[in-house]
Amino acid sequence: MIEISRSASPLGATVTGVDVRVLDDAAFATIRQAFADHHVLAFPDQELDPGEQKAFAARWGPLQRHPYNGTEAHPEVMRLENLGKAKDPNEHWHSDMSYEPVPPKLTMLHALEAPELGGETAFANQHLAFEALSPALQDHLRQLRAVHTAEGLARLYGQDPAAAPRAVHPVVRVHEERGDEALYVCRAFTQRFDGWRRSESRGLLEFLFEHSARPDFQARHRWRPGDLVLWDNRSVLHYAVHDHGDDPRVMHRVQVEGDRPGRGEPAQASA
Ligand SMILES: O=C(O)CCC(=O)C(=O)O
Ligand SMILES: [Fe+2]
Repeated sequence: MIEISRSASPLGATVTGVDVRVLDDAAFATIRQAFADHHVLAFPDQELDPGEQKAFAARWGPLQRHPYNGTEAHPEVMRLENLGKAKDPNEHWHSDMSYEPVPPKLTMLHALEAPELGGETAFANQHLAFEALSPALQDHLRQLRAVHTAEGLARLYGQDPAAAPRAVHPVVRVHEERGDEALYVCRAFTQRFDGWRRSESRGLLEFLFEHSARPDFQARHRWRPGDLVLWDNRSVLHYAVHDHGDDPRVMHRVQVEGDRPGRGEPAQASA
């Protein structure tokens, strides 16, 4: 019997009593609703090979390949391993691939190995972050768009930052299914407001980066082998906390294509 239990106040729920390989349509509809309500879903004790993980992911939409690290047999499945703290590409607040014009709506990790302690993933609810701002600042931010780039990642991977992908998105996006607004900027990828200089953008962006990761918007997932966790990149930021030294941590990662981030009206051409 499928059971959904909230796991933290700002976001997150645990789904038990299901095997995601064999979900009927009614159970999947329940899970979809829980995902819209809680933004992050954890399914403990899932036994999944990469093909089965892809099959579950495909129920949410078309799979989106990541430019880095697909496995040979399954190019849509990325294997995440412990590369050490200095080389961890995910130890910063971000929404996946927001530097693309059409970023993935959701990402799912399946834990093959997890540290005894540490290596948690932190999430921050960006609907709450937006709601907590003053109405005057909310109104101002609704008018703004921001430039997101993968320059930092390109540097980490020893590639030319000038050739890194970039995209312009609304600073406040309307969630396609929920219909409410979420803040959509992140320290990892957001460079400046569209039409503003970097020096002009810095102060307000810095405030938003701090605000968006306030402790009362956050919850963390502590991994056990077999956990399958999905997060909604339209609703939350996430941060892979690297505090587990050299302890092995291995995940299979799949992401699902989303829509172009919008304000709930037809998308405008990007500047
Ligand atoms: O390994 C994690 O906890 C999260 C990694 C991450 O940021 C991602 O897979 O998009
Ligand atoms: Fe990520």
